[in-house]
Amino acid sequence: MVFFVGIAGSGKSTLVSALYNWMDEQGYDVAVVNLDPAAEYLPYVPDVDIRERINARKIMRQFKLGPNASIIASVDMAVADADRIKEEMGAIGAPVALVDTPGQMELFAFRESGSYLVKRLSDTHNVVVYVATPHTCRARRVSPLRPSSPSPAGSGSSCRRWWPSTR
Ligand SMILES: Nc1nc2c(ncn2[C@@H]2O[C@H](COP(=O)(O)OP(=O)(O)OP(=O)(O)O)[C@@H](O)[C@H]2O)c(=O)[nH]1
Ligand SMILES: [Mg+2]
Repeated sequence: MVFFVGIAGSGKSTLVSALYNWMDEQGYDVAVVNLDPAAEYLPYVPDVDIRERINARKIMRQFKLGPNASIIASVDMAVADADRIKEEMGAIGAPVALVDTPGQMELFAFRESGSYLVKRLSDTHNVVVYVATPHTCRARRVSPLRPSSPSPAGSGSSCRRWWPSTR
């Protein structure tokens, strides 16, 4: 099992999709699992999808929670579904599963539910991929109010910008 973790918007789902397509083309038997209960769009079709049972948007409305709290609550609730998710993964029978996770990394870093889910779903061979961005890798500070160009020229990395150009 390969778990992809990283801060919000770091490119986890994109990487899962690209790696899935590449492995599929190479003839590997691979499954893809979505553990993000808040994803409205995914760039791949998941074989196992937490959203079939747990929907963060509904939980937000039902329990009057904010967007982050609803994801935390959703993953807590998913713990009860861990066996079912594991069974679904087993039924697919692929020796490799790529697991996409929500952007709230604290779920996996600080909360028991995240680490329980990972342990419960894990197989004999597991890898955790931390998806880093140029922003989180850079040593120098970036002002959140006026970010500079996201990637130094020639660094080989780039990141989509959502803020208007300041030039
Ligand atoms: N330039 C560039 N953009 C990327 C790359 N990877 C992802 N993106 C873009 O970054 C945005 C966020 O990518 P996602 O794959 O949704 O990121 P995520 O980590 O799954 O996001 P959350 O699930 O919301 O935490 C999308 O618009 C992607 O097209 C990359 O390597 N380079
Ligand atoms: Mg994602």
